[in-house]
Amino acid sequence: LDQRMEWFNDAKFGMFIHWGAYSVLKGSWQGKEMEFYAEWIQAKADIPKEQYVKVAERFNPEQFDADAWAKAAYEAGMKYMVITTKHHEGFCLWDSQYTKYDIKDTAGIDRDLLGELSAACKKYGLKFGTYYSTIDWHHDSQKPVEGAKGHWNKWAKIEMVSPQKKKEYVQYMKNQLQELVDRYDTQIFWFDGDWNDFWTMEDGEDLYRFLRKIQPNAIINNRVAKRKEFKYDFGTPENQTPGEKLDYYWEACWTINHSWGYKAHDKKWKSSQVLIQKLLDINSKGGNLLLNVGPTPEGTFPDGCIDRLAQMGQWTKMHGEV
Ligand code: FUL
Repeated sequence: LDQRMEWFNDAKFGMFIHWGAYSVLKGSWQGKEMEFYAEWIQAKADIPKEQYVKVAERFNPEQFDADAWAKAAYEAGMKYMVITTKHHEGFCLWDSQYTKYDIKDTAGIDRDLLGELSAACKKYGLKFGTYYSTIDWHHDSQKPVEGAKGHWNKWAKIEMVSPQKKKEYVQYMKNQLQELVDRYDTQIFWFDGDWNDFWTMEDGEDLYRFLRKIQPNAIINNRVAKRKEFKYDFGTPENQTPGEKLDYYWEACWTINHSWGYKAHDKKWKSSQVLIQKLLDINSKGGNLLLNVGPTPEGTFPDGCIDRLAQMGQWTKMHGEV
């Protein structure tokens, strides 16, 4: 483990990217500015699957420039990047042969967005990682809980339609993860959705073993299984920093404003001073900071992020290696 974690332990600072079909809506649904995270809008606004597919069809990042993204991360002093390849909505940011719900077959995009990004990361010496949600609001193996009160209970505590469908879904995940390895040489697997009852510790351990086999040097976050008990390969405190050093590897993910996904009316920007303090505090306790950017649907970084990343870069350069 220590050997695999060596680069991670030295990295200190990385970039998280939340980008998907939800970005198209910019946090609003039918003219209404929604509360909560933009990437949860399907749940928050209770948008039926068929209607949400129409949103995904509109995903059209014409201004996407992988080099600019990787350069911004590099110049901020970051050493790695993790992007949402499939968030809870189920939409895939690459042309997967296992679904039509992806950038090519649903949104008609003829570019290999993740290919461009992973190549740009290589160019700037950044490790490339893939976030992949174990919940999938689109896949036919699962459905929101009818009659449940509140978006969390209805959409986050989803139900598997049958044990057979669950089996098929696990195979679907493995096929797609294999694809991400083969095509983009994923170095970090970042899972999410472990709070669901359908996803057991055994499921997580099985997936962990599978990944260790297909990509032996990659590192895997603890949400692959049940994060409270499972500490391998690294812990993932979210929008919080532990009060003291931990006795396992960890990485705190933080947003620069409030939402992870792009939300036009989210003005809760943290100042660059606050962000630098977070980086220092986290690093002094042995952790890494995975700082999030929610790109626009056109494929650019919001100005609020560009400014703060540049300011953090000035600071990290002045102080040598973070
Ligand atoms: C959470 C997710 O539900 C959020 O949307 C976000 O991706 C965050 C990093 O993890 O559990």
